[in-house]
Amino acid sequence: MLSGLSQQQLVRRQCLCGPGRRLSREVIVKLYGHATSPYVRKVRIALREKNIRFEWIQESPHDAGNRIVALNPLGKVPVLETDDGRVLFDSALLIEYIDTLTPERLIPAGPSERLQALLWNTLGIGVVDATVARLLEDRRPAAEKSRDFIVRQEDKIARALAWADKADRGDAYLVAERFSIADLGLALALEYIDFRYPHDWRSKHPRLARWLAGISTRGSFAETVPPGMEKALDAPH
Ligand SMILES: N[C@@H](CCC(=O)N[C@@H](CS)C(=O)NCC(=O)O)C(=O)O
Repeated sequence: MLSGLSQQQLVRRQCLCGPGRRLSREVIVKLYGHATSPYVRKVRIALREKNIRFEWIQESPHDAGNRIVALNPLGKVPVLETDDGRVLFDSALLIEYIDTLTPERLIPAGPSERLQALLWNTLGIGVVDATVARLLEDRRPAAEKSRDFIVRQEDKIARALAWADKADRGDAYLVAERFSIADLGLALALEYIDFRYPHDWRSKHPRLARWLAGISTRGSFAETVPPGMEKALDAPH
């Protein structure tokens, strides 16, 4: 614990400053991971939404001499180090932890809203996982890649978008008329599709496209666009 303050007190003091500004000595969490990882971006968005300052250590598990493997036996980012030295990994767990640090919750407390929001988030995670799997397969040498595997991932993504378009939900926010993990998880996934699997899903799902346009204007999304993604998001939609 820093300076004898409780973690809640520290977070409260640091909420006054955004993560884009210079870090003071009172950094309470360290985030490890590279900018183009959708899982890392998701945690950055959550930290920004909660106004929690953090030190960002931009390392990839693929960098020579990186510290990720020593911190996470699974060798994946994001990894988060708390102010009392605990090391946590996996974006879902990190967001659950981050959400406990300030009172305004990304994960709704009421059982029904919580379940609804977590289901949307789970859909978003699945879309990101399928988009990453498709990308990695597509990057394999032509003779080694499986077209069947790629099509299976694309089918998952197409079904998920159709599900999201049809499901009962709010127009501006998916659950309970306020921004939550539901909006974070799905909007992150849709922007990642535009980045790594660009195709015209909007003409099929205009309502979903309108909802995403609203969420994308939030500071947390605009300020965490990774290098290279700007072009995809600026493309005519
Ligand atoms: N379920 C994990 C997935 C994390 C993940 O796959 N991260 C990728 C970067 S996009 C990674 O570190 N890959 C390195 C590897 O799998 O060796 C999470 O949500 O954090």
